[in-house]
Amino acid sequence: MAFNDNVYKGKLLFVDKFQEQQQILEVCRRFNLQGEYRYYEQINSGHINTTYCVYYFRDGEIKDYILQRVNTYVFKDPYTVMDNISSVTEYIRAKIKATGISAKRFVLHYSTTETGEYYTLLPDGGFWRCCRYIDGSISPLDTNDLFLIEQSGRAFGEFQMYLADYPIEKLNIVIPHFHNTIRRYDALRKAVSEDVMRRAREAEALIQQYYALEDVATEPYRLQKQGVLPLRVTHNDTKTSNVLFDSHTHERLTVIDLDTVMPGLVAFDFGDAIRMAASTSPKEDERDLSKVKLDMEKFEAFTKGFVHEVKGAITQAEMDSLAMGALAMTTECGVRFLTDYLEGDKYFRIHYPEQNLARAMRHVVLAQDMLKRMDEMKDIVKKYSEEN
Ligand code: GN1
Ligand code: MG
Repeated sequence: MAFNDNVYKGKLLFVDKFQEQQQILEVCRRFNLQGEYRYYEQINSGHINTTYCVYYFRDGEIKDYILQRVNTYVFKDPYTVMDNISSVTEYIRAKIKATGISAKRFVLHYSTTETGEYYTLLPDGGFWRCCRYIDGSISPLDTNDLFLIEQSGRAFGEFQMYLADYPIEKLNIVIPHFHNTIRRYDALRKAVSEDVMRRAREAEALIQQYYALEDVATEPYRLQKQGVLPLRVTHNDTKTSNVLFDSHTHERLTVIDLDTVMPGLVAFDFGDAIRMAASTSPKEDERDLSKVKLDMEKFEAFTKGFVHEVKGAITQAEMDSLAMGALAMTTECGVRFLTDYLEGDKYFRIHYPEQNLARAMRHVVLAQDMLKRMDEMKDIVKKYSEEN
């Protein structure tokens, strides 16, 4: 069916607060949320979906729920997204329960409607879902805290391990060719040649910097095609802000944002996390480029956590590909930001006009630094992979 997402070029059009509130209350009703409704607020961290936190009062406490209107411009078939998410979360829940501990705080719990669905469609075509907020959890937008960074490494490593024996062929490919770095470069070249916004000339130097990284950035993808690196169940959006931590101990609870769980490379999940977690400035669109470098302490913290979880379960070739994955994912994400900038900001939500350009500039500077320091990164991976 065709979705009417009230979107034009990926952005929500309506700003009518009354209409927004009516929709939210209707979604809460359909997911049968119990208690007394108090208020809601919009969460502005993601670039794709529209997210709200809704507060209810029940049994003397405030209960929070996360409501999301899925972006159907990006997720063309949102049913398959929810199918993946529900299967994967149930799988993890069963694994945790089998160890004798309560899974309540360690995996997401999506609500179902009266008819048992994990989604609901509103009359205007909006596709909505609802998830329980995990009590006592925090998810920092960006962080310089080494303990949190190490814990996020453990969370993403652990996630892969929970799903190591998940039947990969049962996963829906929700966005085909998602981490196909070669195609991402082809899309950039197309955007440059079409130049619909007349932005290519002023971005010329940046475009050339990206082209110069193409060979190294596409290496993990090529290794997968050659059969050197195996496909596994991967998360595919491994930023630190997609991890929930205990608000007191700061230990990891679980990873969130499971929209892009699909077959992928371990190096992609590791690398995509490093892109965000291991820069001297954690801001994705840092405009002071002198602040953008690979931060080896942060790199080490994440690597320590991640490798601790996956070593023994992944092959030597996969372990050897992790550092290259950091360069590949940083470059690929930058290529996507640049392509979107050239195409008129249709995909990633922006909060100011040149944000995608700023994101692309920050990513190329980080990727260039990673290239220079590749051996240092490899040594750190080696150190933790050999540690007992
Ligand atoms: C998008 O919306 P968010 O933040 O969950 C994107 C990721 C990018 C990320 C960059 C479906 O994720 O691939 O790495 O922005 N998600 C999709 O921050 O394209
Ligand atoms: Mg995401």
